[in-house]
Amino acid sequence: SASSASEDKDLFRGHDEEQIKLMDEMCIVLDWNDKPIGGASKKACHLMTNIDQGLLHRAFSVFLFNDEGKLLLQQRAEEKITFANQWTNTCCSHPLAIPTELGHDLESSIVGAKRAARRKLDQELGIKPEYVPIEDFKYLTRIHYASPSNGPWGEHEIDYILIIKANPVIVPNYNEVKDIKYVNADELKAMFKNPELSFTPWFKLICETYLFKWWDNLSNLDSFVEEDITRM
Ligand code: DMA
Ligand code: MN
Repeated sequence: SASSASEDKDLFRGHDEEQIKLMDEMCIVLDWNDKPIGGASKKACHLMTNIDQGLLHRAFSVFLFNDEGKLLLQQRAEEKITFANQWTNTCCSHPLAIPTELGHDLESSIVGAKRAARRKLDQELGIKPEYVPIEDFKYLTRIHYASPSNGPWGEHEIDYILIIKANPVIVPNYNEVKDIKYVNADELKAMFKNPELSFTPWFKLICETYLFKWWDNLSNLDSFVEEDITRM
């Protein structure tokens, strides 16, 4: 819905200019079965007042493993409007409501999510697309979840989970990420026990239900691919 400049001023008070601009991106609005039914700004999609009325959008989450089998984590920057400073999987964002990322069925929507993933791996982590060929991404499943963040903000998404094995050069964009770290499974479990660290809700959900099974079968993931949407 339309909002006035003075309402925006209140919503974004104290937030980072670059991150405020990104709130104008057009996300893909979905029905409950992941069918696109329109577009809405990233800002509109992440306001709890809209989420409480059912507004749902499409997202992706990348899990990048290097050739030692370690997972690349990022700590979100202080500047992020949602879930600032929290540790999470390699890269997350939204396929946009543009022809190359939209998709009209599951197969083409997966391609759209992979294209969005390559765009954001570059923007957040400086990982150039040549390190992450589109055919190297593996789609695993879709997760439908909602979670409040701070203040008026939150998430309500159908999240396409993508795994890739790669050994990229990384040049972090510090407006997006505060820190990065490659971990093995034991190191990640130790991080979860550290009370000084906090983690994004979607990363915790995926770790509790799927991640360690996938991690044990990185060269053999075909049997883990799911067509259905998992509601969490
Ligand atoms: C949104 O991630 C996607 C998920 C799965 C939560 P994000 O908040 O990092 O998006 P962006 O990087 O576009 O701000
Ligand atoms: Mn989102």
